[in-house]
Amino acid sequence: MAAPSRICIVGLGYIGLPTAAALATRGLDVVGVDVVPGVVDAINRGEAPFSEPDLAVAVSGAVAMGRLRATTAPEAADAFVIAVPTPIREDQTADRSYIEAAAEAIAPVLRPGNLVVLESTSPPGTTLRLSRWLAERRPDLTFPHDHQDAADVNVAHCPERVLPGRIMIEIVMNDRVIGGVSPTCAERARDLYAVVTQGRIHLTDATTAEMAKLSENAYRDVNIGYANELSMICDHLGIDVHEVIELANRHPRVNVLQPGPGVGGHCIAVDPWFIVEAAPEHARLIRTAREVNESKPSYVVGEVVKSAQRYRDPVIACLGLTFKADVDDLRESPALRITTDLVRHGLGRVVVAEPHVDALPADLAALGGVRLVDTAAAIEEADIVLLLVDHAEFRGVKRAALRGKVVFDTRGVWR
Ligand code: SAJ
Repeated sequence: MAAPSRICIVGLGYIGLPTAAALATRGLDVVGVDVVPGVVDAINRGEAPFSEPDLAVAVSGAVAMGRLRATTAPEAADAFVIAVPTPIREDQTADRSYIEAAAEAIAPVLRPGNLVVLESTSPPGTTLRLSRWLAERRPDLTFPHDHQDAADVNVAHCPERVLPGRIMIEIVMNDRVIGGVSPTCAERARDLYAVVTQGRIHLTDATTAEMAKLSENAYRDVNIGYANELSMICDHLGIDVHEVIELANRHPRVNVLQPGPGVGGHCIAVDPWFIVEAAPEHARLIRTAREVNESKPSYVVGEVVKSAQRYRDPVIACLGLTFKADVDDLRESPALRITTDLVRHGLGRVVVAEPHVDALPADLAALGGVRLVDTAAAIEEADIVLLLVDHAEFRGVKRAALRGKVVFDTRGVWR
């Protein structure tokens, strides 16, 4: 069967839009679907609705070439790519409702010969469920969970693996893992991804691909949890954890990651829970790493509060709100959580420097007693400087500006 040329991408967020732009700039006809009309309008004007290096130019080029347009309802295509969120609920179980809603939306326009690819990071078994959800809505068509290679529609999982801040590079350069509900499903998805991928494409079954993706993020979470645990142990011993890790990493087979104020973002702080949910009795290390990383923000708050109690009306400068360096993304950000908790403690005044946002998030601003200022002003006013995010701008701070202040450098950038 020929490689698909008309693609419908459901979900135009951090993964869907870069994927849409990458496929469109390579000559495929792409229609992107999102439920948020503002996102759809921005893309149709040739604008990227969020910031990511090289994305804006790719979107404006693809729209100007007439290869990419956005809409609010799926349209008939050769292949569908689902790139919607898979958040966790309060009880740490996966919320698959966005995927089910995407299945519901594309089902009416499916035709024999179509390929459906799930890119969203998903708990084991989700791609098979997707095939079943589609089958329930289209009893006139056959699907691979019960017709394997003979099915009318092919269904596969190709988990996204790109790092925010490097998405447009990694979407091309990274290896891809593709898991088919049947072998033919995997092969057809490979033909689609070969259009953009310069890395190798590895074919497997759908559940193995789901678990491979979750294992990547859980591996990173466990490694960061190890670094965060070491940081608390080293504080207790009165030694510098960053020096300890630097020295340990001189061993040829050791590569400890960096401690920080906690783990944020919508991936590493979420995905390991999908493994815990799938095998709660066996996922002991993975669960503990999550717990260690989730405890780190309150540990940081506790250390700052202890120090602030020595002052009358101290000014605390929180440097950074985003979940990691040089992005504007605040999702699951430990820096935002710590800043919010410090404001709630009401131990003095809090000033925030965050070069990647124009205004404080509404929930934080509503607490009162907190202002957004520039980096130099924040440091100058402060009695206590709390570095939360290793943005390039903060790395460049002159050490003399910190003299006489209590400094908490959670990322070890000013050592
Ligand atoms: N962090 C540390 N110490 C470190 C590295 C990271 O504290 O040494 C923190 C960051 O500050 C941040 C969090 O971890 O709060 C996550 O950041 P990250 O850069 O490790 O990862 P993400 O969430 O931006 O992207 C990850 C990537 N996965 C892996 O590297 C295995 C990316 O490739 C995935 O595509 C992405 O998750 C995803 O969407 O699943």
